[in-house]
Amino acid sequence: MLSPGPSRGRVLVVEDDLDLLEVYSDVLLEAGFDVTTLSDGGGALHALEGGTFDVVLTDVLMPGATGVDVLRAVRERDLDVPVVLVTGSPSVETAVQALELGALRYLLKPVSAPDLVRSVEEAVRLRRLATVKREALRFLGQTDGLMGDRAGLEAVYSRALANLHMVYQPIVRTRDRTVFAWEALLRTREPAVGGPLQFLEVAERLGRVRDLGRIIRGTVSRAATHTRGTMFFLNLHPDDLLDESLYDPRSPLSHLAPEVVLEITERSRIDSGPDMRERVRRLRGMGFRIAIDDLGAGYAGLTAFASLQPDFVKLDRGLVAGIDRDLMKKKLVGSIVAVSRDMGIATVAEGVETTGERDAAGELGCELMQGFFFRRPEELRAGETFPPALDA
Ligand code: G
Ligand code: MN
Repeated sequence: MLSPGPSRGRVLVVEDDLDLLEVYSDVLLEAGFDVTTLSDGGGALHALEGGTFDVVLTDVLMPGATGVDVLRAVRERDLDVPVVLVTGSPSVETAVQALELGALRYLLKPVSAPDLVRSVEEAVRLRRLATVKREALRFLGQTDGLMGDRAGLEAVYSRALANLHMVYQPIVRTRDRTVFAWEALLRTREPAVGGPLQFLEVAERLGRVRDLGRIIRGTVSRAATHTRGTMFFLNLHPDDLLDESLYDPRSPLSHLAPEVVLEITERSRIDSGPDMRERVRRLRGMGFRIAIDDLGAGYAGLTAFASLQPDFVKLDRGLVAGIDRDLMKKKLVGSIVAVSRDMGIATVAEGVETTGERDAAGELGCELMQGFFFRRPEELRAGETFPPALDA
């Protein structure tokens, strides 16, 4: 059912404190939202069966079912409905769970009326955006306008491949800001492909992810025949892990294994089942080291990080951005760093852009950092081999 009339969005509010429930409800009604209120988590699970909502705002600690249960129930039904969690007693575990399950916001009580309205407005906007995007994609038959059919897609992809190149960004030691390693990042000069994620998406649609992975590994290996002991980090697509050529001891990359850290992203669902663990173990046996990339951005959750036993964990930019001004992010990152350290895993703060973010991540114990603040990813200069010169 589509929303009738001028409502600014349908909000389900779940809160067991009845006075608070009334306050939230009044504030949101006043701001023009349709509000459904419920005072227990169990009832909320029920309501989700029947109604459709644009946003769910829920308390965390309630009898019947917790806010995290509500969040989980929402995600089982609809990937797009934003969920805002509100709590009086923040715990790191709940925040981690909330993040893993894709909660939009985690608000601390007392929540001021303007904050409440702002968070719900933001959630409704995101909801609309997600819906419009989904509908547009359906309308276009799941493809972008610029590459309507498979032939068009093939053409774009082969131009992207012909114009593929790698850029390198340093990962620095927090302690003295010397370069610890470089991450090799995919780029293409083909203008129809927006960036590396879109490049991979085109490859996915064409079933060419493994080919692309081989090309990337070949390109990097050729540039890095003389690493002079400098390490580099290289991103793997989850599909690359299923490509036998990755495990070939005669491949150019395998020869460099002791200098290579393979990044496995948390952004897409990593199947951390026994097969994946076995594959990662084989890679380690070949001398590669392993990093979990984009930690905090994915749905895969922190279980992957326990079961894959990486050497490095890279905190997603989403966790690092504005960390100096965000108590919850500080708590999260602090606890991730502590758990990692217990397991002998070094933490890399990604996407550091400001002195504030650098200092906060450093104080929380991240041993390594990467981001525009230190240096943007750059191409090797003509004739230059890896590692890039530092004076540029
Ligand atoms: O998923 P992964 O972490 O591998 O992606 C890294 C991407 O992030 C690269 O494309 C790189 O250009 C980009 N990047 C690197 N440093 C920064 C930064 O400080 N800020 C932002 N916004 N992006 C960054
Ligand atoms: Mn990466």
